[in-house]
Amino acid sequence: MRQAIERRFPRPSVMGVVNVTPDSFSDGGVNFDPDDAVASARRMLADGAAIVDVGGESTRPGAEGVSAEEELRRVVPVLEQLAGMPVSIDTSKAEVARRALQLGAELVNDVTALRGDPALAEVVAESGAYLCLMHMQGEPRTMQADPRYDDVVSEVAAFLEERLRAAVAAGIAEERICLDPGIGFGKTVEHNFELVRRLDELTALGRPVVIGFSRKSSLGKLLGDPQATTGSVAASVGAAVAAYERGATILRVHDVREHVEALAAAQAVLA
Ligand code: 9MG
Repeated sequence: MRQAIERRFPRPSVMGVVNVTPDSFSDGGVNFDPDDAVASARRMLADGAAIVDVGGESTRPGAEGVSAEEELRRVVPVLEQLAGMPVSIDTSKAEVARRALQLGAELVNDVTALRGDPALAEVVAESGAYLCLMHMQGEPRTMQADPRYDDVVSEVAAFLEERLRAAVAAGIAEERICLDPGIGFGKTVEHNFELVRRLDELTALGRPVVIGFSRKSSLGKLLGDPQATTGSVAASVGAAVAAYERGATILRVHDVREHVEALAAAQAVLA
């Protein structure tokens, strides 16, 4: 039986991003080759990541989905070489999650919050894995076209609470679940910053909160480039530290060493 997720990932914990995809804006497909992905993951863990999140399907704005076969073809060689290391699988597909959990993944990071594949909840429940439920308005292909909310924070909170109840009703222990507002997933720049500014309304749901602001375009737009598709490392670190100060538990990032060092300093100051 796994310990509660807040014990396994004390605040702050860093999750390193390993995109085994050819088309990621944020890391330019640098880990599409399995050996490169494994080397990146090992470096992230050596640099202090608590876990690495391995994904074979791009969820960047405009991305098309890939088949389960293609996703497995991308991630399985990486997961095989990472056996025994702390790994999360970034997938919405039951078939991919099942194989990843067999290969040792301990967390399923589902950007659809169990809405993408009706079979995924049972796979997670039976395995006893940790689960991240993320908010997204729309789907990656179209989500940034015209995102609208009356009140982004209360709508995201209501969504996450409903998905948490659905996951628990499907047999997944609440103590193994964390929540994520989905920075950049059907949100404007202002929506994204508002979600972190009012993070206390999400931590009030009683589950650890994950924030993934790393290298996202809102950071580049904030700094004056309206056409930005990525954000800088420095802006990413600033957003992560602010999110931690507002109550985030897990920071999902590309530049692990920089975030680990900044969060250690922030933790010492805030202690
Ligand atoms: C896969 N992926 C891309 N961005 C993400 C984010 O912000 N959170 C989570 N949980 N997954 C993400």
